[in-house]
Amino acid sequence: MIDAATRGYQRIATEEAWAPTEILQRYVRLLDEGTHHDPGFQSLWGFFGKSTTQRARDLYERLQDLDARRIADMDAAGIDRAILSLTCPGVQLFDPATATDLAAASNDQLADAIRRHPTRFAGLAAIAPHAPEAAAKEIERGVNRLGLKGVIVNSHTQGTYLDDEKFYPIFEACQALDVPLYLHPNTPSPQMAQPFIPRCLDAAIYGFAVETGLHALRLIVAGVFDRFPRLKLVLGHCGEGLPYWLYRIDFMHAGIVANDRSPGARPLKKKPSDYLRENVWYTTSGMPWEPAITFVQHVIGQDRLMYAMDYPYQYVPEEVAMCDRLPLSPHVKRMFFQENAERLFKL
Ligand code: 1DF
Ligand code: MN
Repeated sequence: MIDAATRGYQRIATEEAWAPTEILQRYVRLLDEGTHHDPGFQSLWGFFGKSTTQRARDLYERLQDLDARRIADMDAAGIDRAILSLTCPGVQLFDPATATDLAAASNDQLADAIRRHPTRFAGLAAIAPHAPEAAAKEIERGVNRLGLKGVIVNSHTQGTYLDDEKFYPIFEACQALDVPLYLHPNTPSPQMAQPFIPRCLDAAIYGFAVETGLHALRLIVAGVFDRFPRLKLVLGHCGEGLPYWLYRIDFMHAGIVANDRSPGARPLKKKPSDYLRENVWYTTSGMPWEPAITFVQHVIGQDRLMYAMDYPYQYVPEEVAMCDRLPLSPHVKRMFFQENAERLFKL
């Protein structure tokens, strides 16, 4: 492997999943007991938790490793540093008290791993959004005491979205500490899941992007970024489709507001696309595809798109080489792989 100095840039992968054994065992128990009725969860973890396929069993093991195996995989793919986050749906499907405790335990384990491998790992704090005051405290503890670099939320929490004011303590904490909130996908909320499930479109193939793009748009049109103008949001998968929609979202939103079509769509200080350019950062996670990457750089900005692999779900070392071959100047490639992430996450 060529070292980072010779290459001219470090490769920092920004959406890399892990899970404590206890949380995975709880997922399996919920499936076995049949007491959890989120169809997206059943579909996703029914596979990764229960399937006897090689892929499912392999991922289940790799998710739990925060030492030799993960670092060997990073070395084999040429990843210098991984920003780790608790895999989807994290603790968000448990009751608020259990979720709060599990998030803290998970953050402690992650911080221990980062202390063991300080040059290879950094991490985001998991929270229980449905206990917003406790979540805000955990963000503060995660950042100030554990050295974590941001916050991960896996889209909807039991069918609720963060634009509800009851979740504002989470945004207040992120803004006050100046750390980004990574809005990672989840399967579509129970209200939305039904038409996705029978064709297996609910997870990473498409449902993730529908659910998470919707969630980000809800935050924007609800005025969350007018209320928290220095809040930083991160979207994976080249923005979950939103960059492609910028023109139409602005055009239609202006009409909705001008005609007072809904009490839930009030006037904003700026155009929706302004927030997508000024408050949102983007990662590639599983979209190592030149047209999408250069499109996001063009309509959003080269200083806002960061590399992500989405390990272990998309551990495809050849995709790293695809990104190395992107038609970008050495300066922009260094921003893409290294500097944008260093600046946003304060590495
Ligand atoms: C998958 C993809 C699963 C992503 C994930 O978490 C995940 C997958 C359970 O391939 O099923 O985070 N992803 O971000 O694309
Ligand atoms: Mn992911």
